[in-house]
Amino acid sequence: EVPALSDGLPPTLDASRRGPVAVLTLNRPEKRNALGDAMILGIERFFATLPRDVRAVVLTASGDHFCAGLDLSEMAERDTIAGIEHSRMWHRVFEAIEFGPVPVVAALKGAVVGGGLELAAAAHIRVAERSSFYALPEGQRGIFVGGGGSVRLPRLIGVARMTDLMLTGRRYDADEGAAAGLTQYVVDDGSGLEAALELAARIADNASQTNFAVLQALPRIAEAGPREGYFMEAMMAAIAQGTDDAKGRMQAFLDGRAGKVTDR
Ligand code: 1HE
Repeated sequence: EVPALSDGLPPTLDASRRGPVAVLTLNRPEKRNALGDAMILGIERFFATLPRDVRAVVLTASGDHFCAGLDLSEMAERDTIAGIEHSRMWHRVFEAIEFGPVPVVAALKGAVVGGGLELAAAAHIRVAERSSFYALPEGQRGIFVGGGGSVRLPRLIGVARMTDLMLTGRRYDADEGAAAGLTQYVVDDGSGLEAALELAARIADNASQTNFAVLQALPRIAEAGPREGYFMEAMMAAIAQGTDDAKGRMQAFLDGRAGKVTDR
C-alpha cells in the first residue's frame, strides 16, 4: 500500500496530491499558522518522504493568513546554545526546501511575517494574493531573524530594504512586496492556490534535468565568481543536453510537434 502524503505529519500540517503536484498546507489558522517545532519538523518530514513521482510542490495555508512566524509561545527560556540549535534546525529544514528534490511554489495571503516570510523565501516562486503583507517584527520582540532570513531576504530585496523592514517594523503590502522583489505574481484574493497550482503544473511539464539545474546549479553559480560560474554553467548545460529527454524535446520542436514560446 502506498503511504499517504500526510502520514506522520502533525495535525497542524496537511498534505494532499493533485496529479504530479503535492500540496502542503499550514493548518493552524487559529494561531495564524505560527510555526512551532512540530510544524518545522513536519515540513522536514514532508520533503524527506516525497514520493519520487511528485514533480512540484505548492505550499499554502488555511485561513486568512499565510504565517505569523515563529510560535512565540514556544520561545520559553532557551539558553544561548539551545537558541543556536533551534535556529540551526530551521536552517536545516528550510535548506531542505530550497535545495530539495522539486520546485516549490508558495501561495501567500494575509500575514507573511517574521519566520513566515523566511519560510516563503525558501520557496522558489512566490504568488501573493492582494491581501498579503510582509513584515519583520523581530525588532519589536527583541530577537533577530533565525530562519535564514538574513541570508535569503537580502538576495531578494537587498540589504537596504531588509534593514529598513527590521529597524522600523514597517509593512509592505502586496504591490510593494512585488515591487521590492519578494514575490513574482500578485493575484486576486481567493485565487492564490489556483494560480500556484497552475504554475506548478507547468513546472511539472518541464524537463527534470532543467528543473534540477535551476534548483541545484543556479543558486551555486549565482554565489560563485564568474570564472567558476561559466564553467559550472557549461558543465550543467552539457549534462542536460546529453539526456535522451532533451534530444527528444528538441527534435519534437524541429518536427513542429512542440509548443512555441508564444503558445503560453
Ligand atoms: C501567535 C502568533 C505567533 C498570532 N506566535 N501565537 N511573529 C509576530 O510577531 C507576529 C505576531 N502576530 C501578529 O502580529 C498578529 O497575530 C497577526 C497580524 C499575524 C494576525 O492578527 P489577527 O488579529 O488576525 O490575529 P490575533 O488575534 O493577533 O492572533 C490570533 C491568535 O494567534 C492569538 O492567540 P489567542 O489564543 O489569543 O487566540 C495570538 O496570540 C496567536 N498568534 N501570532 C504565537 N507568532 C526563526 S526566528 C523567526 C522569528 C519570528 O518569526 S519573530 C515574529 C513573530
